[in-house]
Amino acid sequence: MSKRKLTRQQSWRIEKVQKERLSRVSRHKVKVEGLLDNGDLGPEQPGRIVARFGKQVEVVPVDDFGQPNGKAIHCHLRANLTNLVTGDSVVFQSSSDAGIVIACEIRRNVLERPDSRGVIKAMAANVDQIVIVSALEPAPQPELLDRYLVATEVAGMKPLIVINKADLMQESTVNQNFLAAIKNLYQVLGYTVVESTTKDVGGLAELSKYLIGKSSVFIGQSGVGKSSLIHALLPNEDIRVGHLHKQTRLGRHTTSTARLYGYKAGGSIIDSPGIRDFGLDQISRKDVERGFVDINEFAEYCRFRDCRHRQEPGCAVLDAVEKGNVSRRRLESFQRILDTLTGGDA
Ligand SMILES: Nc1nc2c(ncn2[C@@H]2O[C@H](COP(=O)(O)OP(=O)(O)OP(=O)(O)O)[C@@H](O)[C@H]2O)c(=O)[nH]1
Ligand SMILES: [Mg+2]
Ligand SMILES: [Zn+2]
Repeated sequence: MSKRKLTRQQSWRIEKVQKERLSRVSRHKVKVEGLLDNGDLGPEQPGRIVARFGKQVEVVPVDDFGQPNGKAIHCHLRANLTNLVTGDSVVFQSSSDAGIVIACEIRRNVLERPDSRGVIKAMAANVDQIVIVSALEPAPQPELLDRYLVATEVAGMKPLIVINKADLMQESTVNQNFLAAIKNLYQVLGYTVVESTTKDVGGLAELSKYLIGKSSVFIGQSGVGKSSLIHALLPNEDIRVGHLHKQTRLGRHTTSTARLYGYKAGGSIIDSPGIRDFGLDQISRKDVERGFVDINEFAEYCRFRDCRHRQEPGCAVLDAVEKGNVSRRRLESFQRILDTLTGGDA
């Protein structure tokens, strides 16, 4: 511990910040208790967390089938419910202008990601399907797609791969070939891959079928069109979309908070902020292997049980790459992901 002595000025500032924090907490407590004591609160009813803003949340009422139904209500949280995230199923009470969340159901699952300081944070709860969106612009990053697939596997959710901005395909044969190759590779691996576009009528016909009755989260790089897709699917919702940067053709991180929308045909859709990475460093080598079905299939035939598939003799994976049965790029992705694990067991 540093023995550095604090100046009077510093001590005074620390004391002041602590006093302010205490007063904020007690103000919040008074507000929550006030709301609870207040006879104006309606009956307890089920809802789902739409979005989280610091210590408060927005909650949408749900019907008997768990389907979002009605206007979102700004709610405070009971002191023991500080970890709620978008998608949580809750019980709440509300008056005409505010409410309070009084209980949370046990989560079925939770999708996590690191925040800007690298701290792992829950991002969405009770998710059936991760819709991994990529596009021709910003340029697709197949390794990122592989990372998302591993994260999806670890979280126990189903992936759906969406290639958006299909309208740009007509612009060049390079685009067409590139997309056809990606689509073919992942379809052969057993994933469902759909194309979409928000620019042509009927561009969402295929995608929309896969969303019915499920709780889906849209993830992917900034600028691929996650919010545009959701807006096109739900035209009555007020959803902000952003333009790509003129020179870099990258997104501008327009969406800043995960937000849930009810899907009219049944189910719900969560929009999320664009991400570069899914912070797979919290997971194990086994998890990564599970996320690479193609490599896993051959790994059991390697001569050594702990084969790293780098240059070991009798490696069935390297052999499969030579014969064209496993994509070299996928093996490279696999190795790079293992290299970034912090557990040191790669
Ligand atoms: N050509 C074309 N452009 C699209 C399509 N869908 C969205 N865009 C454009 O892509 C840009 C980014 O769209 P957003 O919906 O804000 O992207 P996002 O993935 O939500 O980005 P973040 O919120 O920053 O993560 C906008 O300029 C959209 O008009 C499409 O199908 N085709
Ligand atoms: Mg967005
Ligand atoms: Zn091997």
